[in-house]
Parts: sequence; C-alpha cells; structure tokens
Amino acid sequence: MFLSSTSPLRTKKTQAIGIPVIDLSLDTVTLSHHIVTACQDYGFFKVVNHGVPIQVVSKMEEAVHGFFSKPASEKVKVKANPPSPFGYGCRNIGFNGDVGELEYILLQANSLTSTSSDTFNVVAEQPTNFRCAVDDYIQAVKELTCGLLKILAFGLSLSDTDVFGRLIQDVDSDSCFRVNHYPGIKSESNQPKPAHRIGFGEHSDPQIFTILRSNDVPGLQISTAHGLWIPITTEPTDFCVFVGDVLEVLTNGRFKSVRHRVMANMSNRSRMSMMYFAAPSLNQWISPIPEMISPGTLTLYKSFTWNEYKKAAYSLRLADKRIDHFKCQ
Ligand code: GA4
Repeated sequence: MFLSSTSPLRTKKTQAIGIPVIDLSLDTVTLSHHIVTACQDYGFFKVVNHGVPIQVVSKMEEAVHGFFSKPASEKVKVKANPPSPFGYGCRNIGFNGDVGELEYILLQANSLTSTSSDTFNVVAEQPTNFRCAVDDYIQAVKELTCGLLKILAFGLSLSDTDVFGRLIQDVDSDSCFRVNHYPGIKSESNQPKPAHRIGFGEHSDPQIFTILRSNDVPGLQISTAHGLWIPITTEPTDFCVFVGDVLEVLTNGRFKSVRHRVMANMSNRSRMSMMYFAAPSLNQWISPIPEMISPGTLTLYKSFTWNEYKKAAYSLRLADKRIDHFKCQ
C-alpha cells in the first residue's frame, strides 16, 4: 500500500506487504487520505519523516537504559503500588493475574510533577536529567499525536478538526508513558534456543492513540481483522501508531482498535519500546461523534466517562474485549 520507497531493506527483509508506512512530509490532503485508510484497514500505521528530533529519542533511550541496568533491589524501590499502576513492574501486568516476559516503568504523562520525586530519584542517578528526558520526549510525541489527530479529523471531513486533539491537550488529560524492556535470550552455546514466549499478551489499548518507538529487536505483532498475526519490524527512527478503544467509540466503529502482542525470546539482544498513550481526562464523556453516525446507521456504543472505562479495563483481564461491555444492545 503506502510502502516507503526510501528503505528497500524494510520491504525486502521484513515488512509484511500492506502495512502502511506513511511519510508525513506529504501534502495534507494525500496524508489525510492515507491516515484514514490505514486506521480503517488496520487500526495501525508507521510514520516516517515525523519531525521528532533524534536527540530527544536517544536521550530518552539512554535514560531508561540507565534505569533498567540497575540492580533489581534498586528498581523495586519504585515498584507500582496497587491500585496505582504507576512505577516499576516486573512480569506482572495489571492486577488480575496477567504476566509477561518483561520489566517496565509506567509514568503519568501529564502531571510529572505529581509523580513522586522519589520515583525519579531512584529511576536515575541524576533525577533532573531523567525528568528532563521524559518531559522533552513526551512533549515531542504529544505534538506529533495532536498533528496526526488533526489530519485524521480533516480526513474524516469533521467540521471541528480539533475534536480529537482537544481531548489530549486538556490540562487534566490522563495520558501515560510506558517503557517496556524485554530481556534477550541468555546465550548458552550448548543449550537449544528457548521457545518464543509471550512478552506482552494480546490486547487492544484502551486510549485514543498510542505512539510507539522501539529499537530494532523484533517481537511486536498486530492482528488483522481476520485474526492473522503480522510481525511488525521497526527502524529505531520510525514511530508506530495504534488506534485505541476510545477512538473506535468516537468514530462509531469506523476505526477498530488494533489487537497486538509482543513475543519475547526473539533475539540475543533485548527489546526496548516506549509508548505514549494519548488519553482524555478522567471526567471526559466519551460517545460517538454525531457526524460519525451516518443517516440510517445505528449508534453502536453507549456514553461513558474515561474514568468508567479505565476502571472496567483494570477490573478485566488483558485480553478481554472490554469495549464489548460498552456496546449498545
Ligand atoms: C494496555 C495499554 C497500556 O500499557 C496500559 C496497560 C494497563 C497496565 O499494564 O497497567 C492494562 C492494559 C493496558 C489493559 C487492560 C488492563 C490495564 C493492564 C490490564 C490488565 C498502561 C493501559 O492503559 O491499558
């Protein structure tokens, strides 16, 4: 489809045919058409020429690398404390028994000042540097997200092209930032390679949009509408964009949130991914945008607040289709 012509390696070595790679330097009309089509067909696309400075990404990567290299005894000092999911986690995902072959750190994106400064002191030797790296990274990916959402609204011919972006620009937006670290295979030359295992199990993201950046270690897979798993390869300079459950609702099901998972034990090197989950404020009402309900079609989802949706997500298992609980009968 929109395979970038700039990287023959990508097409040759890795990329499954059809996965959209969208060049953000294209003109707005072409771009909006590509983005709408990608959201409709896959709920997923990759972006190149996105304008996020490489230094911002590498500074962030160095900061988290420093954190994950610390001894476990240091990392658990910022362990997530249920019911708050924020902080460091190892293997456990959510609160209902899901596990994966990873360790991670989950932070609030919009109110870093409210994240305990203890977290930052332990997270980095030089806490100010860590905070600065996170702030700059989040600022850059948030701008990218808002730009994409504006073009998306334009492509959908919505009268208010800020209808999506406004939700994440809200001062109380509940967006969050996560870094996942999937350790590589420990190479024991006389041992057979261990089988691939689940790094992060199948799920859709509850929010509006997710912006992912990872190193070049494979593992990410997305599911097509027909349930076929497609491996996604990434260049460290690209970003991947995922449609989340809230965008599915806002578009009255025209876009479907994409189910995805990460396989672990794919390489001797470890996989590191960073995700910005763009979310509305907790008290924001979510319902299909009236212009997305064409005459003669049904409203597919009920109205709910983001807080209600989030609570439902944390009361269910990772793989559950939580959006089904919010469908009209
Ligand atoms: C998936 C997307 C984000 O990583 C996340 C995850 C959250 C968590 O790990 O704490 C959830 C998961 C995610 C969806 C269902 C619930 C909540 C684990 C879980 C079992 C931070 C999010 O917002 O939802």
